[in-house]
Amino acid sequence: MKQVYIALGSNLATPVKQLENALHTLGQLPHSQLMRVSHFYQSKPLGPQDQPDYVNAVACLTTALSPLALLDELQRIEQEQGRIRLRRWGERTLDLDILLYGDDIIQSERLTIPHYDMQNREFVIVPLYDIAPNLILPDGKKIVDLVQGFSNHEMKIRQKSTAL
Ligand code: ROI
Repeated sequence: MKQVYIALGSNLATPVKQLENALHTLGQLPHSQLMRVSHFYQSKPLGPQDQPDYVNAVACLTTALSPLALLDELQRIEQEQGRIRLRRWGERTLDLDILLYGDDIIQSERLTIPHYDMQNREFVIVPLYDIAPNLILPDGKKIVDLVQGFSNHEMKIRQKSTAL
């Protein structure tokens, strides 16, 4: 079993519900258990500013699925929730990204793990710190140190509509 961290993001079609639906489905994946979910954060778009704010969160899953099997499942969930993506760096109904797969480092055609830009994104590092304050990344960096760089972030916590 591996501990996996998954980033969730949405800025279309009722983002809070998109995340809640996705978390419900993640909790039912085969050979997997949903362990923790961060707060939901409302964040300004990275990329074109003429799109709605995002809702972002990070979840921790333990799974026996391989990285590619997990990626297939995440892409299926994105599609089943009617994923629309209007443009590069633009608005989308649901994004599910594998941030970390244990301590594994993976560079393949379909997967780059750790996620290539996670350390630069407040909407990833802040929620990741919520659920894994003692985490050390595969490159040796501590999440507690990375989160200092975002100590004056302006993201707001968004109310979840159901207990998770
Ligand atoms: N911006 C924010 N704030 N949150 C995201 O999840 C997100 N996802 C993306 C891009 C377009 C890079 N911008 C984002 O894919």
